[in-house]
Amino acid sequence: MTSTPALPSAESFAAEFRDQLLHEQGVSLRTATPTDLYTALGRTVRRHLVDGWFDTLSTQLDRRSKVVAYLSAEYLLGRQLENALLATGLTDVARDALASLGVSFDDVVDQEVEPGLGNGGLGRLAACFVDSLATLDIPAVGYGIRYEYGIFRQTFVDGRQVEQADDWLALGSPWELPHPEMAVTVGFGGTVEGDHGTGGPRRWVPGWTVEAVPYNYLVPGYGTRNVNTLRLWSARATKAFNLQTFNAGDYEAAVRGQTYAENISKVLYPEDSTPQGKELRLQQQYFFVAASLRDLLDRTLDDQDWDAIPDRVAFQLNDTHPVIAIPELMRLLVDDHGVAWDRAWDITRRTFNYTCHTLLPEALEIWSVELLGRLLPRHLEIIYRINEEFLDVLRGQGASELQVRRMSIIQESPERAVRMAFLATVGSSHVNGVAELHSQLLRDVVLHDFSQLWPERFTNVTNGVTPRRFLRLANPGLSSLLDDAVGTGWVRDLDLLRGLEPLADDPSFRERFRAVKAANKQRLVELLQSRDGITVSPDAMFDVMIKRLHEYKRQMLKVLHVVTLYDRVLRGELRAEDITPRVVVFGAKAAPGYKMAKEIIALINAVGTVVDAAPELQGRLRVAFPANYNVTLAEKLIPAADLSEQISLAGKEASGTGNMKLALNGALTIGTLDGANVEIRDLVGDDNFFLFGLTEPEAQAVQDAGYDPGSYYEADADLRGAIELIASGAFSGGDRAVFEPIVSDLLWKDRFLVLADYRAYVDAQARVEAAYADPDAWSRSAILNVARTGFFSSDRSIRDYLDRVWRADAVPAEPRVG
Ligand code: NBG
Repeated sequence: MTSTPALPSAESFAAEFRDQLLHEQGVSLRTATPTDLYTALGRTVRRHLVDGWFDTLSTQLDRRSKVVAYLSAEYLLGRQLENALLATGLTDVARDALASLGVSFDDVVDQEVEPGLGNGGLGRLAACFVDSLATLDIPAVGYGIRYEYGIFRQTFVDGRQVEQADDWLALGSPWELPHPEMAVTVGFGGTVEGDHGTGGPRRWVPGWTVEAVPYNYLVPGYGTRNVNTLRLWSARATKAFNLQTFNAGDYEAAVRGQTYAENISKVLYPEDSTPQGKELRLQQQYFFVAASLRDLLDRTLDDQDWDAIPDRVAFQLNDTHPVIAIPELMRLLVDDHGVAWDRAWDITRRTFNYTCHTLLPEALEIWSVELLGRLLPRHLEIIYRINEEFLDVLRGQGASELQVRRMSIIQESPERAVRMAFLATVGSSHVNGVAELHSQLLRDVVLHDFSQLWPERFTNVTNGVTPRRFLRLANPGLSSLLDDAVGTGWVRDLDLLRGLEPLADDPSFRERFRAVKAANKQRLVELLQSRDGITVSPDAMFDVMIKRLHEYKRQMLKVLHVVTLYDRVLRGELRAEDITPRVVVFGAKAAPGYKMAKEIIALINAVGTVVDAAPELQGRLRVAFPANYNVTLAEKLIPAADLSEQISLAGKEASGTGNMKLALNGALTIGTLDGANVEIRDLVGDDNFFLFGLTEPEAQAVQDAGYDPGSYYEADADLRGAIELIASGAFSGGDRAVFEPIVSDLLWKDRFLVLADYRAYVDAQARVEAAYADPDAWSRSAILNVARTGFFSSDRSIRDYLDRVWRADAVPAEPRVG
């Protein structure tokens, strides 16, 4: 940790701010729009990061430090301004400075449109990781794509999801530093020339090219001078447009090529957990990977000492999206630099590492040979050769033909295609899953053959979340309570939260803790009112399920619980007064093409409308589904939650990170033994966690025995009642057809065992109610959740990667002399 420079006074900061507004943006304070003010504040803060950034870069260059290059197609960053203020220590200064100019700081902060350059957990994890890498002084670059349109904006029309383009750059972004002069050319298509089959160099003559323009984003560490780089690439046409065609009057044709090229970084694929097999997506992947490899090698290997690459760079492949980097590095070494094949392969394999983020077989990316060969003909050749050599080794070890086919990087049917997860595994020195259970299932199931062959390659790194954004910034009330209780060091060393444990038994501390939660709930109540026109009471239990909408995550199970409560009250089996007042909060986007997920959204909204209108349930049960769940909203929902819903079918959620954020903010989890829930429960203790449901082996056994959801339906009156009510049209104005697809899916298919886990879930909810009735015991458990989840800091995840995978050292920036 190095000392940070003295802070400016509010007066001098106000002068910098005015100077920025006037002389850089050309706007006076009198006429400035809210966006002008936001831009000016962002730029003013950014100036305070730049010196640290240069010092970081020059220290690393001088030392020839090993660099971690994180390759990720997604970074779900969230808003930047407050995080930059936190890192620079300028929050209070800026607040005072703006006040002295008669400007409301909070209004300015609220202008920021978050860069939604990711879908969900995978992209948010990448954002937490770049934050931790900077905080730990690790030389690192995050590489990705500067999508012009991020994840769609979700609206509801008649309760159904409607997507709108996320035009996040419409009013500019004060955070990016574009460098068109540093553009890199990336090729596609064309032909390959030279000797074939020798493993020697060949010449790829691309059919067309596009320019990759880097945009730098500064990534400040917390409590350090170090500032790292996030470099996002934007596509620009090589030739702007055809002037002859333009002059001849065919304006559309004149810009056609330009439009085609620039489409590459136009929009983020809004898919989560399923690969979208589109040509443009493969173009995006190769585009950012090729530019990043060139950039990093040019920067760190000025001496062209190829054998030193593994000691100078560690490439981390965030899922399979960047895996085309493996054949790309081979191509650069063999074709462009004349390195012999075997030597190039050894260098490549020692440089790459692969993180898998899924367990769903359908989510493992494959690219048809036809498409890959057309778009990247030389890469396909290289992949074939890698595969041939790999299969020879297998055969040499006496593998059966069946096993050879199972493990081949090339799948033969239903069509010839490249299995990217296999290519990643063959071409990497480490392969990791993202929670203990997930890594175990990768070894035992998904990549079983490979883990038998190379057991030493497989490891686990459990995910983590940054305490800066998700505790310090999101929960100021709890933060100051923690500062008082354990000192301020927890922001960089989250294990210090352990010091809170004894206070769980201190009634006055519990009182203060409850007051913080109550204030956070009040803050959320006001936000839901102003943002969404949703009215809820702050006195209820806040039961929160926030994550992408996916059948395996089982929002459906939560809906069935709500419908069951309603149905039992209607039938007179349950007195409304006996229900613990509860607000059930959902936040979820569905992939635009995922029909069943969108039906479930419609059902949640329909159930919400009916339940909210039911006079019997006033003040007892409420469903709140604010549209457009994103990082900004998450930062408000998480600190207000009492109950965290982590109810995926065991063996399907790789890790989860929302589960960590909620526990760390003092919500109790109701959950299955899935993903990182397992580790959360181990740490917080069984008494402070509501466990229910089938385990992974049990779920497997149920499936293997020929799962019959109908039998669960027949056997359980409550379940029958809930499903009947949905089927009857009670939530669709009497129209039975509306939710018929959901009902018949549940009764006949139910791929994710919702009905099998229903009874255990409803019973666990009854335990939740009983526990919530004792505020002291509940607060004690909540405090213990906070105290015992310091393990889930992304700083710890990064340290694990450093120990187990990257072997890079911290390099604190040295302030330059003069
Ligand atoms: C997601 C998993 C989550 C996990 C995040 C981050 C994908 C493909 N995977 O369980 O579903 O927490 O990755 O590792 O988005």
